[in-house]
Amino acid sequence: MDSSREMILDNKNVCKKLAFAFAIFMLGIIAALYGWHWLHKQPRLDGAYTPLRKTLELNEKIFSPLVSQNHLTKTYPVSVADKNVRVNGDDGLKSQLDTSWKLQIIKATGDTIHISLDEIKKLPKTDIGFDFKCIEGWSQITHWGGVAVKDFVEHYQLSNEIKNRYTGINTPDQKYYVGIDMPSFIHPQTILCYEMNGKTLPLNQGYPLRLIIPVKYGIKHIKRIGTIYFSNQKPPDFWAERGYDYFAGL
Ligand SMILES: Nc1nc2c(c(=O)[nH]1)N[C@H]1C(S)=C(S)[C@@H](COP(=O)(O)O)O[C@H]1N2
Ligand SMILES: [Mo]
Repeated sequence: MDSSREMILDNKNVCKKLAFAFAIFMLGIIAALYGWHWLHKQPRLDGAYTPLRKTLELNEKIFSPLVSQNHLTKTYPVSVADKNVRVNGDDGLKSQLDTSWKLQIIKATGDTIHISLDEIKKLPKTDIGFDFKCIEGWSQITHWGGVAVKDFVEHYQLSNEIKNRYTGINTPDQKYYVGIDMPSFIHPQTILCYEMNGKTLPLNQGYPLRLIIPVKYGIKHIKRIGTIYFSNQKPPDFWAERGYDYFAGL
């Protein structure tokens, strides 16, 4: 075979390949247009075309069990809890604690409620022993007591507030702050904690009130809570601003 014939054959092959590629490309466009047309003829479900909503719901089904109400963190009896509880982090604890401290809740209406520690202690009590994990790499089985967030929410009728996607929590001086996705905040094991090992919470561990949220790393267990608020936007988060994962889930 001489070289010019070889070239003609080569060209023929290239043409065939191009025609084939073009046909596939056109079929793709037709399929996309047809799909688009089909999608827009579908009824809407909760404001989205049904197939899209179904996809969202499927995503939720797949991912929400990770923080679902039934997915509980492993618990441990008081007897195995460490008596010497490690102290870590004092941001937001450096200023003097105001003796007239009250928990401040900012409602969806903008109204603020102030709740004393005594009032909080009158609510049903929940205890939990679990493996507390710090992102720095240590963990410790510790035991805590307080009011479960779900009981607190019910008592103070915060059902409208928890329709938001996030909760934001700040220390009274606003120097430490966390943002928490709502499913994790209202998880049955999350507590507004005022006791450690059956005793009043020490000052350096968050007296009068801290968050214990076993589905998260230590960074989210904010000590000395001042204000709790609710938002559909991600609230600012101390460690997320310093490069750590915002979700910080376990
Ligand atoms: N106000 C405040 N809360 C905080 C911190 C902090 O620096 N300030 N550190 C967090 C981190 S990183 C951890 S691991 C836990 C430690 O809680 P502990 O001191 O009771 O062990 O608190 C969390 N809550
Ligand atoms: Mo931590």
